[in-house]
Amino acid sequence: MFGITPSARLRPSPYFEATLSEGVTAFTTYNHMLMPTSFGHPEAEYWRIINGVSQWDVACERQVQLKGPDAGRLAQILAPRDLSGCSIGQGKYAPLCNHAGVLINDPIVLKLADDLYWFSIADSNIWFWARAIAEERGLTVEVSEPDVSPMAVQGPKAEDVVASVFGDWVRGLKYFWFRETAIDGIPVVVARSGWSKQGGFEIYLKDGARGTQLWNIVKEAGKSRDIGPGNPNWVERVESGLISYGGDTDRETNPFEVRMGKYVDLHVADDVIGIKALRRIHAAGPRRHSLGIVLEGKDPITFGFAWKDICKDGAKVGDLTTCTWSYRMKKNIGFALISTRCKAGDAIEVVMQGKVIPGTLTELPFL
Ligand code: THG
Repeated sequence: MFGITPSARLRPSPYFEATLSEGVTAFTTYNHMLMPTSFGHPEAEYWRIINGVSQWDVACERQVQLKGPDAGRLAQILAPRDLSGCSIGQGKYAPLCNHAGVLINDPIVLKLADDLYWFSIADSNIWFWARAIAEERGLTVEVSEPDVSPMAVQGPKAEDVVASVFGDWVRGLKYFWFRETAIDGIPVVVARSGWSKQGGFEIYLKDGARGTQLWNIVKEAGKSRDIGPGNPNWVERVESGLISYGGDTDRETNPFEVRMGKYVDLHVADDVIGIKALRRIHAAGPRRHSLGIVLEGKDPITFGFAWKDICKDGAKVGDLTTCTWSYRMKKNIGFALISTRCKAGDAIEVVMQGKVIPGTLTELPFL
């Protein structure tokens, strides 16, 4: 269709060459990087995550490193989730909000040492934010980007593949917990995590010069289990109810609207950014909530770029933030960010591709 012009503003992934060799056919941009979105066989790539094992270049989930005596304080000031119980070697999923309680990112926070944290971020600039907050609060902490690049290995057979590379100890890792190790002299962090509900691991490469080598070690180990290239899968993630920051959120979304209320601890100290607003929003009750939508019709729909209006009795009640054909449900399904007056079971209409399409609201996740 069209090409991409290289530039210093577009940071290459250490796995870029490897994904070219795998036959990548499409990319999206994420955190000023390219993330593969297709290897040309969307349905096969989907079933590989459901039944097998899939290897993803997610280096664009870049790390914001907090280092120094106030690293833990800064982490807690940035995140309205109580991190006091977080152990070294543990990760936690945390919303980040601005002072108005609006969601500005949803990283996995990894605690590597008492004075060392990584925020593995979604698609928005948190270096500017973290550094500015650290300065304004007079904290002794360095905010930087380390040479760290995640690769995900996802699917029911991922554990066997990762265990065959790193050892059986990986089977004992709890969700979001991790360990620092090395393979053939390549320094990595191995974590049980990943943006799918099919299970798996993320290998955080700590030497960007060795991306192809690490990719090929995992690929080789996965050969007997039919490993193949893939990417954070849009179909699987909608079926599983995983939200995408920036895709399913707008400039007003708070965590309670997108099923992230359980990651907000209202008791954290008053100096945590956004907590006062979040307490007010929680007390008043959010205006919108997140539900599933099942559309009528037997043919796959193309969603395109923009959100679509959801109407009920002729009036707009919310937005369809994403929509995809579910291979398992054999229906078009999507996410509604919609008035709390609307409930699962309600009939709604969406205008897409110039047609009015009827549908029904459902609870999430779908599967
Ligand atoms: N891996 C890494 N960094 C990331 C992502 C990732 N940064 C950006 C983005 N993805 C962060 N978003 C999410 C969203 C959901 C989950 C992980 C990262 C997730 N959620 C589980 C769920 O919703 O059921 C479990 C959450 C919990 O209960 O604690 O896994 O993928 N490195």
